[in-house]
Amino acid sequence: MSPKSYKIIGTPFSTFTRTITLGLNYKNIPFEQVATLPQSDIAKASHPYGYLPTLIIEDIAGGHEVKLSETQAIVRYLDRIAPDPSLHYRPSTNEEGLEERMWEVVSLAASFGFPTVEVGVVKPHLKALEEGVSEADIVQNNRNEVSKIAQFLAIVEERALHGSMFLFGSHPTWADFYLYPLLADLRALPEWKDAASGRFVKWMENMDKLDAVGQTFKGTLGDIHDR
Ligand SMILES: N[C@@H](CCC(=O)N[C@@H](CS)C(=O)NCC(=O)O)C(=O)O
Repeated sequence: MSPKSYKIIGTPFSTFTRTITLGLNYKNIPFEQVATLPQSDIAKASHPYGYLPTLIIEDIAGGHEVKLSETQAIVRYLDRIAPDPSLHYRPSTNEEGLEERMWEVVSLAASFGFPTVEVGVVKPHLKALEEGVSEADIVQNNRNEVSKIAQFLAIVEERALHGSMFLFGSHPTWADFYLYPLLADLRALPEWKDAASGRFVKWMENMDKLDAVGQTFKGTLGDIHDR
């Protein structure tokens, strides 16, 4: 296979982009990040709906370029070109469907976690702050949406392994990398304390210790938002 170079299209502020940059860093794949916003010209030229992220795969020898969008496709590609270190869950028993639980949590985080956390609480919180609403009022107005996050996290907790360092054992998986960017945003806001149970507080502390987490912090809400 001829050598490739990788470019990720997406601002560090984008949680789906961070899922991929977490994976790239964890797997030690060098890449360049183009920190653009959704619906920018470059995002529109890369993703059919102008969403983030897109991975640009450049064939260094031939100058040929391939654009791959949609995180679940990008994840498959990264797993194929760099299977180790693994971000998969390999259970020690062959209980039916156990291995696929990790992918169930990936899909739940992408399809339900993102709207519940980002659309339900994080974005409205930031918008209201910009409009000059007091933080106390914002938190009060968000109470119902925060309870939906607690419900979502209970659903994740039911599926994850109990008492393990990461969601599915002693090393992170893609499920951790889909969930972490959402909860890292939420942790930057006061709503965090009402949404997250002890399991997730501890899990965040474990995640924080990963090099890949530190390497993808700059430009995220946790970095930028001044409380
Ligand atoms: N299904 C997409 C979802 C990506 C997504 O929703 N990205 C957000 C940024 S984190 C976005 O670009 N939203 C478009 C917008 O805000 O217009 C994927 O898995 O890649």
